[in-house]
Amino acid sequence: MGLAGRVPVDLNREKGNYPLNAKPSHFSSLDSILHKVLHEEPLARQEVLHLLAPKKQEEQEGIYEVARRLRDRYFGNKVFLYGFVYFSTWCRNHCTFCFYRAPNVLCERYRKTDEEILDAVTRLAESGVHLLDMTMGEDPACYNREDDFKRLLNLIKKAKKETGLPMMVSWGVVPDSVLERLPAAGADWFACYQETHNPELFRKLRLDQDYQRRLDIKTRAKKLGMLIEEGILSGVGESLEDVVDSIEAMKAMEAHQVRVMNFIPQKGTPLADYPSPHPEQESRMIAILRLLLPHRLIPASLDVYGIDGLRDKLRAGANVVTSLILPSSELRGVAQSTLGICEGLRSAKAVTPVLTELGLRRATLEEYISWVEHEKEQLTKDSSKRERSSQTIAAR
Ligand code: SAM
Ligand code: MD0
Ligand code: SF4
Repeated sequence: MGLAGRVPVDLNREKGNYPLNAKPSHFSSLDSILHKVLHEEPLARQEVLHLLAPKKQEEQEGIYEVARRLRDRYFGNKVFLYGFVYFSTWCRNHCTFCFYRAPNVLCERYRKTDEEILDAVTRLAESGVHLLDMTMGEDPACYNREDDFKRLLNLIKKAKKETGLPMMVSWGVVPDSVLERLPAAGADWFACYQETHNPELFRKLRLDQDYQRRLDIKTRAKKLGMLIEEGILSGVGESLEDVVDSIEAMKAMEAHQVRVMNFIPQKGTPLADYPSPHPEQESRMIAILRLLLPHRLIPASLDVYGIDGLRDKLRAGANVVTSLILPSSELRGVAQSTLGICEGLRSAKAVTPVLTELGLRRATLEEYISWVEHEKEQLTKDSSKRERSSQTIAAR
């Protein structure tokens, strides 16, 4: 039996790949929905489903156009760039979609030293990125020994001091004691993707993980003053209804950054032979996110189709380019562990001409920091408002 056969996964092949071409035309109602979207009026569930339904290419182009107008409304032509530092590929988990799941013997694993990590962040900072995304698998070295988390907290502090850049932490569902110490260590963002907001599908993707705990940690991170990123996988057996639920969940949790990534099959995993959706499905999903959450950051990840896929995602309304990795760093991506890294195609330099071609530009660091600081101030205001209203209720 091949490795892929060891874990029974029964995802719905029909559901995760949405047909892209429409049969009947729904032009008039699409127009009225887009009109509402442009005026930022709330949509009914049926209207969101309509947006997600198959479209003729010309209708789809209309959606992209509206997505770009909304991006322009909130962000002008500014695009933010995120450096990606996947510093440990060891993981205790068994996510069925992930190359780095614990039992996969086909992936190369490494755990970088502090020196190697600091070297990588310094060079990424020099290359012009606006944020450092410090990511690891749920490395047993840390998850079994709190002292190793201490080392990482110190590392974030040092990396921030050396580069002056905002920091994102993607370490999985960390213990509460670690979460509480992240803001003081310098973490501005906490990223933790649910992948789906259908608990039954979640169970098939993130085997033996607690759905509610993964969801709740983001609310706690926000209460501690961090910005949060939520994300979904596209093409893993979800229905269109599931997608609407995910968008509603992202809205309800008020995630500051919302992402969608197409599923890329990984060798040695249970989903190795599960089909990957059409690349345009990802761009279509990005556009829907922009339509429904116009003021949020929406990534175009180089980790899915590399530099070749960037143009379409930016045309669909993305305003952050993520997964920039420098060639000499010996660091890896997640969904595409090596694509374009050696060739220098995951660098700020490679991305810039694509931005220029689309009339976009790399934001300045000051512009990014001011966005982050503004959102953090909002968080503080919201929490003191909440406190005041709970005091009022208690006093009644
Ligand atoms: N280990 C931490 C965790 O899982 O939260 C941090 C890693 S996290 C940044 C890895 C993310 O990459 C997953 O949450 C998933 O959204 C995405 N990913 C992993 N494997 C993928 C694949 N085969 N195709 C597309 N996206 C994938
Ligand atoms: C990316 N490879 O941005 C990274 C990763 C983790 N916070 C992000 C999925 O695509
Ligand atoms: Fe581990 Fe994260 Fe991959 Fe899941 S997605 S196996 S938690 S690295």
